Amino acid sequence: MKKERVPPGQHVTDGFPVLNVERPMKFDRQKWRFRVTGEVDKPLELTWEQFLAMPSHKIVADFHCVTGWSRLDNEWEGVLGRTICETAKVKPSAKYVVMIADSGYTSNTSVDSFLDDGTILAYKWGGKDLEPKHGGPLRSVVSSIYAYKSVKWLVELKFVKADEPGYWEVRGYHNEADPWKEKRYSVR
Ligand SMILES: Nc1nc2c(c(=O)[nH]1)N[C@H]1C(S)=C(S)[C@@H](COP(=O)(O)O)O[C@H]1N2
Ligand SMILES: [Mo]
Repeated sequence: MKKERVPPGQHVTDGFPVLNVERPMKFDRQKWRFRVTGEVDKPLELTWEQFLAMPSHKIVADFHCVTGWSRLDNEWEGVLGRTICETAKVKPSAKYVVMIADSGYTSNTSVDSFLDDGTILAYKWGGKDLEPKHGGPLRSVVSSIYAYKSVKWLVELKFVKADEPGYWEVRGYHNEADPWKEKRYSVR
C-alpha cells in the first residue's frame, strides 16, 4: 500500500505557526558556542564561524506538530545529524541524544533517529537565515518524529547511555513521538 503523505490525525497548513514556551534567545555571534558533550571521543566546542565551516547539506522534509498541523516540503539547510556524530566520534555506548536549547528547553531522541537522513541542525529555512522566532540561529530538525523534538535555539547535544526525557516528554507527550503511529501522549 502506498504510504499516505500526511500522518493520521494531522491537517496541512500553508503557514508556518510559531510555537514555543520561552522567549527567543538573543543571538550574540561572538559569544555563541555550540557544544557536543557526553559519550563522545571528541567533544566539540564551536564558535558560530566554526559551525558554519562544517560540511553542510540541504534536505526537504515535512514538519508535524503534535497539536495537529503539518507543514510540508520545508527546505532546511545546515549540518546533518550524521555529520555531527562522525565529527564528534560518538561512542557505541551512546544510545540517546539530549538536544538542549539556550533556555534550558530540552528534548531527547535515539541516536538511530539522529543518524536518519531527515535529521539536520538547521541554520537556514527556504534559503534564508532561520528566523529567530523559528529557532534561529540554530535548531535541530528530526523529521521522522513530532516537532516538539526539533529544538529551537539549540546550543548543546549531549550523548547519553540512558534516556533523559525532555521538557514535553515529562509533561505527558510521548517519548518516541512517531507521527505515523500517532504516538502523541504517554499513557500511564
Ligand atoms: N526551545 C524550544 N524548542 C521548541 C519548542 C519550545 O517551546 N522551545 N517547541 C517545540 C514544538 S511543540 C514545536 S511544534 C516546534 C515549533 O517550531 P516552529 O515554532 O518553528 O513552528 O518547536 C519545538 N521546539
Ligand atoms: Mo508542537
